[in-house]
Amino acid sequence: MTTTATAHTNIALIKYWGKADAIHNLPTTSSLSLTLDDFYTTTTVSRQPHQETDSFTLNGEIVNGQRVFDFVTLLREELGDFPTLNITSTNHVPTSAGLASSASAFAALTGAITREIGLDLDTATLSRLARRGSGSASRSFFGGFAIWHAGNDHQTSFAEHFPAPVADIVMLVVKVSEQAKSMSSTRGMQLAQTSPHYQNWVTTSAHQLVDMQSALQHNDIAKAGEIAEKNALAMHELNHTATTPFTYFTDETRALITFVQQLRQTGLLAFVTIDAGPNVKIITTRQHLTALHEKITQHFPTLATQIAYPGGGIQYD
Ligand code: 2P0
Repeated sequence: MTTTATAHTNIALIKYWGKADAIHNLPTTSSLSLTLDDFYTTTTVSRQPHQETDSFTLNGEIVNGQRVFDFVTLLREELGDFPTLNITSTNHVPTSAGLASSASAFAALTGAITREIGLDLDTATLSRLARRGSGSASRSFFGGFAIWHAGNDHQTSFAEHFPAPVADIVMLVVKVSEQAKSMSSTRGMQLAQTSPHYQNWVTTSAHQLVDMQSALQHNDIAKAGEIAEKNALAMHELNHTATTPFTYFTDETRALITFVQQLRQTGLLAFVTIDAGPNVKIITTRQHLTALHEKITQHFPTLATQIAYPGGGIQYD
């Protein structure tokens, strides 16, 4: 009567930044991500038929996880009623990394609950369900690269593994701030969609996705990095040009972007990607990692760094 699932977080190389349908969490664009090894959530679920309400314990503390409870309610609607659950979740994200965990959290939760209630669902079905909890969670069931097809309804919007070599690609995570993000992703996306550049971003993203797939299949990390950086900076430009402009960047974020772009002039393979917060993830290769790491720590001695290698798919104990 207990199931444990572990899912890893993912970083998008082609971003999800806007909803076509907020109720069903359908995105305006398809997205493509890399799953990371050192950053994951482990969730244990047990059925408690005699208990009145579901409970949620996060990192050892009982918390009122309204977003989790709402998601469990949604699963009961989608899958049919099931007994009351105790849910215990631990985020294994190095404290120095400052990475968000909703992707790994909702993927692990979806895997653990569905197994615990006796279902053995394929990953596409798990991906569709997890998408309802948090969009990026749809991509966290797969090792290496994952592609989330935007689709146009619940059935057609899901992620799957994207086969491409993962032996060379590495991310160097540079932590700029520990502060909770000023603007939730959900709200940030809503505002971004008011930018006059939004439609153009959607169109450009579709071309970038095709080019990204080709670059990754050819193990061309320099090309993949170049596309990922353009895609990420354009996503943030939407925020900067929303009708109510906002930014996730700090001065250090901007300084890191400029520094990485300068490092490229010296022959290093390094490209930035940035999500809904100030931290910078630098896309590089194992070959360039040591030199890049040295330059970053020399130039930004107060900032913590973490090396992130490609990770695996969801696992059950
Ligand atoms: C991504 N992000 O593709 C993008 C890039 C952040 C920046 O997906 O509203 O927590 O729960 O579906 O998945 C973060 O947003 O948003 C995210 P909801 P989610 O990774």
